[in-house]
Amino acid sequence: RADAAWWRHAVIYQIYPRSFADSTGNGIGDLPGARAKLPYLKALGVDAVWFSPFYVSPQADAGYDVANYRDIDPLFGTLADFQGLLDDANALGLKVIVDLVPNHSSDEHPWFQAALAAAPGSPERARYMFRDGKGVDGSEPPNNWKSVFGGPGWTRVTEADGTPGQWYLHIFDVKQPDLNWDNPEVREEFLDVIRFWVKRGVAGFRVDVAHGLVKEPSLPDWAGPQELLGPDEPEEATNAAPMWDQDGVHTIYESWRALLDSYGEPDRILCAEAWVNPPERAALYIRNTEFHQAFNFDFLECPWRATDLRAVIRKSLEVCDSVGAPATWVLSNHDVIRHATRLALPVGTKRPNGIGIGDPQPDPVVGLRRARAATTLMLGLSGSAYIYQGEELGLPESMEVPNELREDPVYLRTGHKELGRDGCRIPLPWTHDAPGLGFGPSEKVWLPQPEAYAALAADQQADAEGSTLDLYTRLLHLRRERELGLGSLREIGGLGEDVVAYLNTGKDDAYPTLVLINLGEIPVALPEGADLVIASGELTADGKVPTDTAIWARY
Ligand code: TEU
Repeated sequence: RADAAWWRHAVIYQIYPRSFADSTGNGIGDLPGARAKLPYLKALGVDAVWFSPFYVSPQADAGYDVANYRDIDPLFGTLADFQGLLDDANALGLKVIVDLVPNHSSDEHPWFQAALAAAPGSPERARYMFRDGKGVDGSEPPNNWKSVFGGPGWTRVTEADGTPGQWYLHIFDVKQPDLNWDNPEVREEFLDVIRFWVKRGVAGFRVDVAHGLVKEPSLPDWAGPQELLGPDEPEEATNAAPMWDQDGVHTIYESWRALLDSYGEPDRILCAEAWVNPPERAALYIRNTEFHQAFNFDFLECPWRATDLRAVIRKSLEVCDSVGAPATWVLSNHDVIRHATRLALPVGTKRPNGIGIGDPQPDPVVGLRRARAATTLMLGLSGSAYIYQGEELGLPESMEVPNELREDPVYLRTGHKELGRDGCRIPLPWTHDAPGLGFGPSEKVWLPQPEAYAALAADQQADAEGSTLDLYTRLLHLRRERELGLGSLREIGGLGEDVVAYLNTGKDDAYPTLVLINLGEIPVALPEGADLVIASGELTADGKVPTDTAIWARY
């Protein structure tokens, strides 16, 4: 079957349901809204879509707090709506991947409600990470772990008799209690959740916080920073922290892979969201007995500097090759500053997860130019790639979210020290002159759209040659035609310090393509024999590639 290993070269589009398209007029995106936009995604040229969570949830972390893993939140629609969407997608040749959130459930999940009602030591409590406190009357938390979102990582419960009781661990929000993955019941439950969605026809799962499920059993204090997740992390191995990247996670994923493989072809895939250092340890997740893909966050976090870019790509290819997995490139998602803004921050601004208070306002012209170049580079590399809704429109991060409308728990839990991730989650602009920029049938939008979004609306870009939407569409179609996802890459040197270039062979050497990006000030000439196919921006009058521009050429 031709598409058996489709994930080795696929481009997958991330839909963040609440901000993609609204069908009801309540200002929040939903599944029927997304279904209506499938032809748009088909025309764009992606192979699959990944949906961030749409499950039943109190929405304390925008759906990453799941109260029922087997049903759709009424906010987004019904199981029938999902089935309709899936059928339409498949008819268009688009695969659908869903999000799996196994590290924690919502505190409103029936399991956690039962755990609260049950006694310490009960089987109900054993599904989560309950512990007695330390100090006088157990009034201090079991250890010093913090929450990734800020504040303490433990919360004390009140027992049935009204006395202060045990503590439960929540690596994220207080409404996201961590599950106990040493408990076979938890393991069985998630295997069954996977079966549930495979039966409905999904093509795979993006797995949330894949590096966090297993904790070091003694739950020792951790003196280092909690956030070994982003570029703020020290150059230390992630697994130095007792809550991340523990060896025990791998047996979980082996069991999931075996289950998925048992369904035969075409492959149903697992993609890991694992913020793991060093790359050699991240590669363990994509051995052929575990995940098919893992987001390459080193690429996402790479500073806009040729030496770094070259080193990151080289290392990624090396570790992926060592386990026979495709590289999985990504530049934006719902947790990080949109790359049309992030890439214009000064080199050394180590902040992928939301704009900080007092951060410099990045230049939008520089940002967009770099974003277009970065995407042109990314889609010219072999392997798979993920794109985040709205990046095909060149949307910048919104710097204009009023504080009182912010919903990201990061904003609250850091005592407003971090603004959080709302700025990359703005409802998409579909129509430049409609109320709410055509997000839905009313003027309502759950977060306001910045003024700059009107000119970037999809309808403005659809037939506009040279628009960012046009660039993405052409890149995706050329990538498919030239089979670049299946090619092999050879680094091309000698073009100058600030130039990063590869020869992508295309599948079976069919379409040798030069992929080149210039991060320096001085325009560079194409090498002898290179014939331009596409460029992220205009070339100079004498045909050179100017600063912050990428090209593909026949070679
Ligand atoms: O994110 C994992 C994660 O730890 C970070 O990306 C995190 O969002 C960031 O450091 C916060 O500053 C996943 C989801 O992608 C994210 O949206 C969820 O909030 C998180 O897990 C909890 O489920």
